[in-house]
Amino acid sequence: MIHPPQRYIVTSALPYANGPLHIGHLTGAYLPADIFVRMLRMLDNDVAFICGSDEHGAAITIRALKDNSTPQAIIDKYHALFQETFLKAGISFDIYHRTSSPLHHETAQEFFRSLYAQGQFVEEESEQYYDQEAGKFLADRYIKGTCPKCSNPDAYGDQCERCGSSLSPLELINPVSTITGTKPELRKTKHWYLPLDKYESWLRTWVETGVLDGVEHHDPADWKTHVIGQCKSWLDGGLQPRAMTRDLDWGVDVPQEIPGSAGKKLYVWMDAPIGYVSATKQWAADNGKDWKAYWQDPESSLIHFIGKDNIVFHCLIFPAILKAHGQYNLPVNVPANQFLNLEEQKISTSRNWAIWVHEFLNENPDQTDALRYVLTYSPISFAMARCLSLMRIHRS
Ligand code: B3M
Ligand code: ZN
Repeated sequence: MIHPPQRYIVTSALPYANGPLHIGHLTGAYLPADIFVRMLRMLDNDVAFICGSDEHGAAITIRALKDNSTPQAIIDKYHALFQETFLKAGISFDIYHRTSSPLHHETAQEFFRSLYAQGQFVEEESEQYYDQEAGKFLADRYIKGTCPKCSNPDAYGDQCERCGSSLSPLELINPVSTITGTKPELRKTKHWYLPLDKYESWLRTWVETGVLDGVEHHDPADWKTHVIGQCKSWLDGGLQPRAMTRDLDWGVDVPQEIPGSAGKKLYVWMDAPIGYVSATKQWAADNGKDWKAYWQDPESSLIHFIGKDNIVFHCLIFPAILKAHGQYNLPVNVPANQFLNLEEQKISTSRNWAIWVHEFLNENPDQTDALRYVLTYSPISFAMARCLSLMRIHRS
């Protein structure tokens, strides 16, 4: 049975503007979304297909430091490269936006303001590492030390790449700042936390049964089992309040009128998904559309295509932000993909084990369809099947 046309907002993960795209990115978050969207359009649905560059966070500033460049130069370079690459790969976004735009900064601040005004945040002081020589607090990635689990001397403040443990900077033995090489000191700092622990029960019901506020929202049978599985394992582990702000000098400012906002930026995982909203606003303004209908009309369907490392952000944290705001729809599906291997090895940017999409398309300008076919046919035939099953989305 073919469904009557509906309104859809389909997003693909906003790539960090800190390095080129490889075929794993294309296969995971962009091609399946593009195929799905082209099908929706053929069936006369009203679709907004949204993407853009993710231009904040430590991913960008670390790249700038490594390249002896500036964050602005880095994002400009990769934003331009991404636009060109997606065009050559035939990805039919309705808009490819960027989170450094003033419209995005305003939109993200409006979200923060709304949550703050509704009393959704919990303010808390904690101790964090501060680099005296550099005169700043250190993001987790800027701290290195010995892993408490496997004794790797080069573990980062968020993760040990040898044993895979996720860490907090306070767990590292002999921490040093990667900016100055000095030993950081602990200082008190205040942040605004989203109390995910308080949302745990509705999040669990929503993920496991598809019921939201007592109403059937989506059919969990349409969700991939590994997506639901990952959500459950986070929920079973117990959700913790998560800071929505950081002490950084690159990102969206916490609105100035909020007491204690000086020097504080939005956490990149609060700011980036709101990038989907700001991009929709820009597209709507350019095309005489009403952006709110896509995000807020309960008859519209929101679908996020992502890689599997972004599941928690799209299935738990962003939905919590959207619901705390109050006026937004939650996604009806988050088709996350597993990673693509290259000759049976994990694709790795740092080991330069990758096929870069722009290089392939520059060297083989008439092979776009061949590339799309190969990347779709076998690894993603599973995702394709899911795309088709998304068409069965029912609302009560
Ligand atoms: N930039 C992570 C990534 O590129 C992140 C996605 C944001 S989606 C809102 O893997
Ligand atoms: Zn380790």
